[in-house]
Amino acid sequence: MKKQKKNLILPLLLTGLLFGGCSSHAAQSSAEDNTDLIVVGFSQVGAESDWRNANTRSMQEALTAENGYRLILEDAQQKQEKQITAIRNFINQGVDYIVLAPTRETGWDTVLTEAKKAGIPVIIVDRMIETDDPDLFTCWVGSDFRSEGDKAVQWLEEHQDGRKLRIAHLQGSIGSSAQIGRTSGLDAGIAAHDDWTLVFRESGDFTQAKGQEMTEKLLARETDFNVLYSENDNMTYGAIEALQSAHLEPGKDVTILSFDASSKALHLILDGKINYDVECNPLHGPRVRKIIEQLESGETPLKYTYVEEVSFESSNLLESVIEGRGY
Ligand code: GZL
Repeated sequence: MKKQKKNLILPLLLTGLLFGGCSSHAAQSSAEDNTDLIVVGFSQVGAESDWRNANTRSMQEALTAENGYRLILEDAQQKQEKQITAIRNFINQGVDYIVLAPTRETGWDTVLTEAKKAGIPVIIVDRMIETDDPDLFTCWVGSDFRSEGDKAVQWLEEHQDGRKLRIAHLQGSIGSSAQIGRTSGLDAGIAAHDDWTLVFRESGDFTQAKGQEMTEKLLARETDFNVLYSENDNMTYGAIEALQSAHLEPGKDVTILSFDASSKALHLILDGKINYDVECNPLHGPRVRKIIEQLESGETPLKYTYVEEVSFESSNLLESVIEGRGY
């Protein structure tokens, strides 16, 4: 339930002055004192991918002043230490709720214990955290990343076409649930097939630039490969750049499997440059708003909520499907 509102404006403005240019949006917000708003501190991973930007937009569109919220958004530039600092700032500012999209699974117990002691409910979104004390967060909403990997492996099994598969693997940010789950799905597939060989594995940290850099590193080795398993679309965009520069046809010379199913990637499926893309739904804003409204009305939301996700290939994809997806 909402705590007795403190005047948040002065601490927010002081925070802004002290840290000069900090990315807290509320510190730069106008000084109107809407003390009846529910204040939500959101520690976001970063802005590394189309998926992440869609996730941020979804939260901003759901948690608006018109809907009764003041959202304080902190971008951690993919660094856990920045998230820990942001959470401590949220605690000092006396927010009503903390939403955390964790960069990695481990290392949260200390700061989440501080939030618990401050009586601030924590909602985890997207990736999971590893903790011995599930009471450190109120609930979690996100994706089943191992299931995503299994879907990709199943498609590869169904489209192997008698080939021996030589697989190059671009991993996401090491230690993130998305990387852990998608990698474990591929590892299970490789273990189950004697004619599947892993020939390359590097992390592209979910960014386009690093995905291109790692694919150029692969190509420089002149290793023979016929499958690219890329753990998000932005790394895939970079990989496609590198393949085309090496006069290899993505989607034909190299079978490409990707994750996120963002609109640019789905258009690349229609262009025949990506063969299969597993959706990872970023639209958590309405889900978080519903959870907070349940908590505000004294209800107990589900502890864990997995979002429904599908997959795309040329046989089930139309331009109209892409237009209707919202990201
Ligand atoms: C998945 C999310 C991942 C996306 C990437 O839920 O954590 O992080 O797959 C993003 O695009 O960077």
